[in-house]
Amino acid sequence: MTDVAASGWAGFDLARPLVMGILNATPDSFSGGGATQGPSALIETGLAMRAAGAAIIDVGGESTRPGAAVVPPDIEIARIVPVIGGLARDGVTVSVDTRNAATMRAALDAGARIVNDVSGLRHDPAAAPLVAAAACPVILMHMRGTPATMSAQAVYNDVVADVLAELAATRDAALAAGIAPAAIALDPGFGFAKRGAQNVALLRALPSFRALGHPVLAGVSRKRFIGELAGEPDPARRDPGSIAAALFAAGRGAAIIRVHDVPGTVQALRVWQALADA
Ligand code: PMM
Repeated sequence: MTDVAASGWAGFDLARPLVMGILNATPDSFSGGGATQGPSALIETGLAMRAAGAAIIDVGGESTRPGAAVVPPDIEIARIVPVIGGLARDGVTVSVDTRNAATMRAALDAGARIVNDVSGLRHDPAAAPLVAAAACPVILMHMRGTPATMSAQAVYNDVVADVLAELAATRDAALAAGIAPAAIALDPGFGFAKRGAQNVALLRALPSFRALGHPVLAGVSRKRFIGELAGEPDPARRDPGSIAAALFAAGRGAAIIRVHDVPGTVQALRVWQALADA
């Protein structure tokens, strides 16, 4: 099995968990964000995240919250390309959060280095061949259905075994399309066709995901199950609970933590790491 810590991913050595900062260029992300910000304000926000210690900035132009409106690729591209271009010109490592091959192409051309697809390259048949040809790092997330239909599909025999098997099949399809094993990171997809306790079970099972042989990304920031555990209905007030979950994920082997609150998470991880190193 690949030693992901030793072999690294996307040019990072993964000896310490990486923080990925979320930059949503959407008017309707569930957790707030880019609604009123134009490209230059979004670029400033992304640069501030990098300065605070984010290794990767994840730029998305389509909200994937349950029931969110589908965004055509041309609108998605218009939202994100100026932001990605501005960040890339400043040397920021950018991932593009999209399910659409045309958007992946435009984002990579604008300087994005990583593709992050919540559908695991299953939504758009042109996506896997494009990523294989680009030979770029890719994050394959588990979900069922689409953001519009996923809530009804959170029915599992054994959530950990089922998600592991489905994500392994998604990974195998990516390999069959010619994507290199070392390019792939995996994500259980917290909140995507999962209800409260199912997310907790998956978080506890992160070592089993790591055992698939790829770096694991955990995206728990401000999600509904954090709100349920914390008793906090307002997503914008869930950063303390999100940080607790981020540290737990790091302790269970997550290599990349996707967050809204970059400064808070980076500080918490630094202290956690210093204590763990002792
Ligand atoms: N969650 C959201 C969007 N993109 N990508 C990955 N890889 N993992 C996630 O958990 C994930 C994602 C939805 O959250 P947001 O609206 O706050 O971005």
